[in-house]
Amino acid sequence: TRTPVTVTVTGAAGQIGYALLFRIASGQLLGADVPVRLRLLEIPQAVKAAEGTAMELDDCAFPLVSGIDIHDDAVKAFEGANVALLVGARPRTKGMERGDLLEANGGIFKPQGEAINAGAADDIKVLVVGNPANTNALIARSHAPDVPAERFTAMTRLDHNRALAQLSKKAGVSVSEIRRMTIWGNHSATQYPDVFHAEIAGKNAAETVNDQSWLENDFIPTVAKRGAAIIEARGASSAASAASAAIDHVHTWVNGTAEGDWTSMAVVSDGSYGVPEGLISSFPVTTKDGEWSIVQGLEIDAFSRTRIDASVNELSEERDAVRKLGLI
Ligand code: NAX
Repeated sequence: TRTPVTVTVTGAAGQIGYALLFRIASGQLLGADVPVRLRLLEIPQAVKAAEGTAMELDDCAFPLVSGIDIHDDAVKAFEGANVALLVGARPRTKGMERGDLLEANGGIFKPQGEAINAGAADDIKVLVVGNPANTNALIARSHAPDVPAERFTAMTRLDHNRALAQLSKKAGVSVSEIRRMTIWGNHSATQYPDVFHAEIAGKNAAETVNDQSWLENDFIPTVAKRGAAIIEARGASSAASAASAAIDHVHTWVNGTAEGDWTSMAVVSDGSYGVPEGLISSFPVTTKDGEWSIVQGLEIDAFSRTRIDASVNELSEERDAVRKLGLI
């Protein structure tokens, strides 16, 4: 029998946590033959709710679950963690300035970065879901100097999946026929979903659709503002789809991208495509043997360049702001 993989989930009592934990426990994160040990991190006020979720996890009698621990202490929660899903974050509330938001999240992601540095397993892989995800990942990473920078990633897979869904509807094809979708930049309204390198049934997607007005006035804003549209329709923010994307992100990272395809992940920039080194920005990436690499050599036309630069500039501003606040 295999040794269990320790998976730490923060914000475990939240709505994404509720959608995520059952899928991890059923084997969808790491595989149907991989036992998991769950560590749930919550703030003290939400520990009781997390215990309720853990009771339900017990009641599923998942054969792969080898234990569930609940913590309100980050150091204990990340001890021995192989995979960390940082979902809990401080949401923006009415009247909150960006500086306040970044500062409040610094108070969460700095100690969590330190705790990961102190006690996580050598092969730790971190996915930040909690917003502002890219910059929260940057904060956590800068407080984990002993962990290789490439182990800190942020989630743009939900945006990627949203883009696949929109393109599949427009082209009247199944999502399984679409490859090489890319989300560039920040997980925010400035993100750039790029179909110029995507393929539908092996043919260039932009040429197949051949509708620049749809691309600019429908596709890009629909993908970028989908979160708000879900809130409007559902009365609550995306939860099951966000959890599903988190599962996809880690599953792809661990198990690899399919031959000829790639995915989108926000990862530390090495300067590729003019993205300043050190920013955690979304790129087209392939994965193999548990490691990602940025797809190289794509041609970026003027339209795409402007869009990528706008989103990357926002990331630079966020980095400058957290630097000024002493958070990195
Ligand atoms: P909820 O408010 O339902 O849950 C968040 C949970 O985090 C709460 O239970 C809270 O007690 C907990 N928490 C707060 N501070 C914590 C800390 N220091 N340690 C541990 N737990 C802590 O939010 P939910 O809908 O689950 O969303 C979670 C985060 O995901 C939000 O920041 C949200 O903005 C972000 N999202 C990111 C997405 C992405 O694509 N990257 C998409 C979905 C989602 O909007």
